[in-house]
Amino acid sequence: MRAVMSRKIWLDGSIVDESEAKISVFDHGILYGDGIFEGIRFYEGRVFRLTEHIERLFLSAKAILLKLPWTVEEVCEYTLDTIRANGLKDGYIRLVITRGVGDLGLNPYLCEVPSMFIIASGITLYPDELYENGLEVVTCSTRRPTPASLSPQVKSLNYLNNVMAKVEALKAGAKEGLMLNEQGYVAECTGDNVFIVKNGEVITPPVSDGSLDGITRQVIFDLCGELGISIREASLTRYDIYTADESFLTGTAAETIPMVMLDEREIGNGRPGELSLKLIDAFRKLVRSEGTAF
Ligand code: PXG
Repeated sequence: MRAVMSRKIWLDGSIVDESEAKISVFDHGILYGDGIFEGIRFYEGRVFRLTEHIERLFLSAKAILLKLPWTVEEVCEYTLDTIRANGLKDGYIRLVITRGVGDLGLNPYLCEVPSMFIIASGITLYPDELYENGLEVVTCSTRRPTPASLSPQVKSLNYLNNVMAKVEALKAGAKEGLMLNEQGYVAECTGDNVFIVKNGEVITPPVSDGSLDGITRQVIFDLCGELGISIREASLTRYDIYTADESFLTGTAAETIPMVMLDEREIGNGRPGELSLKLIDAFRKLVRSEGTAF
């Protein structure tokens, strides 16, 4: 999507115009996908769960032996600086940290200094109509990678697996794709966690089934606690989703969105469910009432 106004990008300590924000072709983030990222939202002048996101970024860095020259607090400040430089009140932040410039060859120790850039922009994942009427989803043949290769907790710059799953979904005429793990249990969608509602109880797969430990996923646990709604983790098959009363997806970009159809089976009565709508409403209120002001 083309920006109406030129965006200001935080890049390695300076805020520059997007036309100046360039990184080397020898950066291992480009050459090998060797790097990590985060996606964060801000609403009405406040960043939602900023510290949690930056802490998760640092955990991803630790897991891939990427030593960061900044503290969590500094990265939070740089994030706020980037938003202010763009004069935005609502939007989306993308932080990317690459292994940095090195020579050809996988060896990450050839890269001396990591690079970081921060983008603050808008994001629209799904049209408004889908938040009211719900999403139709298809199961992808592309599986979520097993933790025996790379942990699904690392938000790495290797998202090709998810991108290919998304392509499968789009080609099938759906806006989102469900991804299973190697054993055939539900992991998550291409960029969202999955929940079902059955007999008044909210259920989501444990992250050990291959999903990212989503920050929005955690918010649903918090909200269920506050609203007195029962919630638990359990491994799910597609059958459990087909026969659920309701279903919804969560993610920073997607927020909370009802899923009303999977593989041409209507979920419940094919309309967004009552509990899902209650949680979506509570989520919308929460994101506008807490967060780090900038
Ligand atoms: N699963 C995966 C694989 C993700 O990448 C989520 C679930 C939801 O997690 P949060 O913490 O956001 O509730 C994600 C989130 C982007 C982008 O363009 C980022 C994600 C997904 C899709 C797009 O920045 N990450």
